[in-house]
Amino acid sequence: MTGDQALQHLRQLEVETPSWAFGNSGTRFHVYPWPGAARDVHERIADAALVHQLTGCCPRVAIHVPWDRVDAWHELGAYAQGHGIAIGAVNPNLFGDDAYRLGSLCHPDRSVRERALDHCLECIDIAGQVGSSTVSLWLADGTNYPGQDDLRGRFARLLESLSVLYAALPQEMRLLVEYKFFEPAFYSTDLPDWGTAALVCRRLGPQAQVLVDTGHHPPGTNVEQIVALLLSEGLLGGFHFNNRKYADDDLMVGSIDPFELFRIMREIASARVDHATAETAAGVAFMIDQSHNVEGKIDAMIQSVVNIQTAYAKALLVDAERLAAAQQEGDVLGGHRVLLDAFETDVRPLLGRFRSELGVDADPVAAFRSGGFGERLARERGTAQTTSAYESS
Ligand code: RM4
Ligand code: MN
Ligand code: MN
Repeated sequence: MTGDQALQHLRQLEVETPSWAFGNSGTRFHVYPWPGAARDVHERIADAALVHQLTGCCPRVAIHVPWDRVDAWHELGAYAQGHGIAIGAVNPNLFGDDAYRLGSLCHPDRSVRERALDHCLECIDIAGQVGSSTVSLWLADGTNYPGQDDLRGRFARLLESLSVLYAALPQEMRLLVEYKFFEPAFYSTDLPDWGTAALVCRRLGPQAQVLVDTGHHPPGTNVEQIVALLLSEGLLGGFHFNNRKYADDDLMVGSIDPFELFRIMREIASARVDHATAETAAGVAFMIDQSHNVEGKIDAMIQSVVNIQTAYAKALLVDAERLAAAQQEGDVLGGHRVLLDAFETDVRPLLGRFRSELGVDADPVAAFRSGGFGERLARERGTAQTTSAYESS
């Protein structure tokens, strides 16, 4: 693909940022307060809008309920609009309630399942009110010990609960089903992997698709192959991008393994120009889900956005014809070198052109850092103290 063609595709790449990454966060050991970090949902939305202003490609912010709860939801949608962005995925919170000790949608007690379901139904309603067409579900459900609960029983409850949820979706709304192989449960997790998530989505119907959080796999997993399979089956709904070294580390996107990010974006780029997968690929939501424990919030978010664009630009430059020819001839090294050629290309000039077209700085992280934004926010908001769940216990 030529540089000009790549620009066309880059224009279509929109990244959604998560409200929860703009406030203070930490490990269960300690939360280090960051001067100027957002203290409430309005500040979180304002920060997401600033990321959009500086990058030109982040027009939506995902919210978590109840973390972002307000009394008048439609007003929150209007508030976001007033800041030049929209509210994206609505994430029900099925892990932050004492009632969920043994699970939420899979809990053995029907009344707890109903409580969890009511919350999900409320989130569908909230999505409608804020003008969003996506409900994104992650369950912390699972068990810690063999014998704690019946595994088939839990799967049956999962399907039963999700069917009720699915039936309540308005026609234009999608349900994204996120999996994670462990944590907080350490023996069994009810949605542990892409296969289970895909199977559940198949059972539910076309409005349910899988969400791949890049940090939710056992070490060594070939994430791009999962992406390829889900694209082939029309089941890839979106990403939660972040990076990991060990487990669900929620580090900045592409910070540990930029080559993996490139390989994932390569699957997206090739699926977008293949008739069989173009529609699914066009519908994929590129969301970030990360947590800034020791770094600033906004510039770290911008860095992640830039890393996604960089990986995508490189992926777009893969010479698809040369690659197909090498694969056909069985030229193993030749095929691999086609990928390396693209990966090693310096795409900063191309992205610089793209950003000047958008009217944003060629280096949006530097623009944030030298623009006095952080200092202004620190002055206006001060330093909010936040305690981790571990410390407060
Ligand atoms: C989970 C998962 C979800 C996120 C929560 C806070 O590990 O990644 O997407 O909403 O963390
Ligand atoms: Mn996630
Ligand atoms: Mn996670």
